Amino acid sequence: MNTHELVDTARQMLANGKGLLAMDESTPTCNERFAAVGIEPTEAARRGWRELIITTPGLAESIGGVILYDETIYQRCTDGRPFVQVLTDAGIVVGIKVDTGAKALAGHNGEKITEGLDGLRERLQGYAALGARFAKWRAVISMGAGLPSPACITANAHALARYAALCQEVGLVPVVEPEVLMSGDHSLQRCAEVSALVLHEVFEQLHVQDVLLEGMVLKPSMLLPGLNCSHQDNIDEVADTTVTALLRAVPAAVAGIAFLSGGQSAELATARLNAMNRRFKSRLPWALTFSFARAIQQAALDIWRGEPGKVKQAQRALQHRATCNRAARLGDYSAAMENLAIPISGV
Ligand code: 5MM
Repeated sequence: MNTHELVDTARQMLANGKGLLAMDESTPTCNERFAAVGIEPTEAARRGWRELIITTPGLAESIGGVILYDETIYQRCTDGRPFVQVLTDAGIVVGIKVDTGAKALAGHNGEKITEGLDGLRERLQGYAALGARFAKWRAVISMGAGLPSPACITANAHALARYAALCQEVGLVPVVEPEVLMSGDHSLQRCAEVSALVLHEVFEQLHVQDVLLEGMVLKPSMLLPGLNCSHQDNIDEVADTTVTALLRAVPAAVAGIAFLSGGQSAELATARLNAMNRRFKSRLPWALTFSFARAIQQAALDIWRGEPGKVKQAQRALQHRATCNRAARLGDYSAAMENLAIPISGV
């Protein structure tokens, strides 16, 4: 393991107030998002959408790393340049999702275990040879009556740690993503209890597997009341609960924390991240930033809908969300930013 290289890569991914852009939707998930806005589920449409994203002018001002999917890492722009080259030339670190999906956990109805460890070393070596410098693995934790079970938490934390150790052996920075789902009617307090259990188990397993904390990034969900909870806590309460839990459970040595958005509205995800950075600025031992997919992409996808004439307008929307999130990562975002037209050079 080259520890210097891992630490440098992790720093570069999150440097200068930047965050990560997740565009690693598997083909079924990408097709699902396309279907919702009337786009054909073809390889050509997925390639076109991903080209639109990575060629957005000014993307590298807010985005330090992009997470690709297996299909995407081999794709090229219309002018023939490989996606990996376009990103690398822009100074954006290339990442790749390497889990093979969350499957039913045997004997535990309603719970999932993320698979993909078999043959992972060789797959990681292949992605590194293609130019990837970090990887991502998502574990899914559901809340509900009697959920999550200790079995689900332990199995997923163990898999995350084994994945992370393999990444570091190959020289890739692992992004460790234990997602506690928003679905359900649980309170913010209950989410805090469950998130604490999950985070403590994840870091216990990472310790057991000798994972270098300075060479990894945590990608957690924000701590939120369930979507169906009758009481929806305000932005500052969410920010305080989330950061307090992270300060208690995440070692200071970790390079950074980059949240998933999990289905929150784009503006709310930005406002909550901003509140965390604004309220805890001087007390955070790690970079606290974003690794959003939907909360960066959705507005642009709603505009594009597969129409070539809408590419520039969609890129403007994407750049706007990326800019707002960079401001939130610095604690400088305000709702007034949503009304600012963001000019794109050459548009
Ligand atoms: C939770 O999902 C991750 C973050 O996305 P959001 O910000 O939209 O919540 C995301 O990176 C996710 O892992 C990918 O979209 C891949 O998901 P699938 O379901 O295709 O594996």
